[in-house]
Amino acid sequence: MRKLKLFRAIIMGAPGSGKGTISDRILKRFNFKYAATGDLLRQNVKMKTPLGIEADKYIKAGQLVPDDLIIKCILNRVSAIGNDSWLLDGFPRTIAQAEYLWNFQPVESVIQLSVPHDVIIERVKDRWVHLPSGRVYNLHFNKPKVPGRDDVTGEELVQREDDDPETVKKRLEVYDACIKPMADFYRQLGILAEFEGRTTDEIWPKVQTYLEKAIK
Ligand code: G5P
Ligand code: MG
Repeated sequence: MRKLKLFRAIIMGAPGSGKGTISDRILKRFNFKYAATGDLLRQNVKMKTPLGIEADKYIKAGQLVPDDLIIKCILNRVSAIGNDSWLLDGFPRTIAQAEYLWNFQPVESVIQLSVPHDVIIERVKDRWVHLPSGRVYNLHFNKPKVPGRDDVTGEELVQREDDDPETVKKRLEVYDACIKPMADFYRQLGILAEFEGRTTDEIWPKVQTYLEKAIK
């Protein structure tokens, strides 16, 4: 595990672009604390917390959860991490969230994944997730060792309620409408790193090389 100087990073990209998958590889090699807003929200939905009950309506519809709800949720988590390096997956997702985070704690790097939509639509059909940890599997890419079971805990895997083709289409539209102003915001700050490809195995070596240099 690489010891890091204090380094705060964001990973962004379309639904199904591999943020969770690439984050998992990053965490195996670099010493980041990690928070994924989608995972936090799904855990809240499962536990039927007030945040979960409210967020569920938006998630099911493929819409973004309102900024005020999500900002409160993630900033509590970031504050709890304290003075360690962190990686945020799925936050920010609007320019308002990006500006709020920047004023709260500036980040050193923003990793943006670009994967064609047709590739994404095919791969999310076969996604299975372990809700408590957020671990993701794919029947044609990284299969669980035992069908339907998480490799680490043996607990059951589920399909996400927002992974049906119509909701995925909606989520991709929402992403396309939001990404440009955010990418411009981080590009102007000189911290945006963009990675294109059709597979994680193609993108990951480039991200790894970039991080090795960036955190020196
Ligand atoms: P999430 O949970 O953040 P999305 O939509 O941003 O959801 P998602 O769907 O979690 O992103 P991902 O993490 O980018 O996708 O992708 P992944 O899970 O790693 O990979 C997708 C699948 O492809 C997996 O099965 C993986 O195994 C497989 N895969 C990876 N690489 C390859 C490959 O090379 N080949 C193949 N064949 N397969 C591969 O957010 C969910 C909802 O929460 C709300 C919103 O409602 C959002 O829609 N939300 C927010 N709302 C407001 N503001 C925020 N900041 C919010 N954050 C979440
Ligand atoms: Mg994810």
